[in-house]
Amino acid sequence: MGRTVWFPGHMAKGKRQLEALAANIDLILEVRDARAPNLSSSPFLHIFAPKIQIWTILSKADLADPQITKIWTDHLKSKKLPTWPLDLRKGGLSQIRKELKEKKPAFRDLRMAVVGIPNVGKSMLINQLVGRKAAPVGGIPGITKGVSWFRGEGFLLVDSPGILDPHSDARAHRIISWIGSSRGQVIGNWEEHAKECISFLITKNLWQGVESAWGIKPEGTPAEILGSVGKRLGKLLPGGVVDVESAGRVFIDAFATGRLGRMSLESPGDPPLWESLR
Ligand SMILES: Nc1nc2c(ncn2[C@@H]2O[C@H](COP(=O)(O)OP(=O)(O)OP(=O)(O)O)[C@@H](O)[C@H]2O)c(=O)[nH]1
Ligand SMILES: [Mg+2]
Repeated sequence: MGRTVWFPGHMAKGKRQLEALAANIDLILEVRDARAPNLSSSPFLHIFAPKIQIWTILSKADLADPQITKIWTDHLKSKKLPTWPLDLRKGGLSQIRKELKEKKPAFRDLRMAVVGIPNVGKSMLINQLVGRKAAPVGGIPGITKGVSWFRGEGFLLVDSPGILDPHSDARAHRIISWIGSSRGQVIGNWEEHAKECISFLITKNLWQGVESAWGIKPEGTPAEILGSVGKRLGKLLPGGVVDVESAGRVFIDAFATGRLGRMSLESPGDPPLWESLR
């Protein structure tokens, strides 16, 4: 059997590095994906002091259903987690900056750690807060490989690698790969991920975006629907057979980057998302 978890060495190292500096941190900025705020929560917040303040950034809010994001924001705020839904590519951080200024200790900079699972926008948040392209950003998970400090006006920020929980359910890891936060090719293959995602979207009534983007109806088995995707996108092998691996990769990438429309995968109080997979 193949691997069910992507947990490369830089994640274990990043976790050790965060543990080593945890005592010096005043505030955590936890970045979660607005499309699945529970699934994408950071598994390692317990390494920080139990009473440390955590602010939640719901990144990629431009890819989520705005009504459900509003429900998440109210829900997290009701749990005393200041929460900011954002499209980090656009900015919109003036209110956060203002509130951070109020948090600055009198005689030194405010020290913050930006944490979260891979590819949720931690480094992009840092660049927005410091006002320049300081931390490397990229579209595949695993860009940041170690911790580094960045200085802003009155604060210091530590960027950290995206870290996953190697012990969480294998199904959770698969859904995390659909939103671009794990390496789908390491924990399975694109054909299987796409078929599972297709079945999930149809069951959850989230197919509309796919139909609008590619004109494909939710009819037939997931394998047949993936075949239609392949034909629609011209992912064909010699002889006209659909290249299902390539079609699957494009399907998941389109889903992860929002080309199939705005979608929220979970709402507060839902059972764990992966329970709906076999
Ligand atoms: N649409 C959209 N894309 C975003 C947003 N925030 C980040 N991205 C994109 O998400 C990708 C990952 O951004 P990074 O800042 O590198 O993410 P990270 O959490 O630092 O990733 P790792 O270092 O790999 O853990 C990039 O392609 C960004 O352009 C957002 O709010 N909306
Ligand atoms: Mg990064």
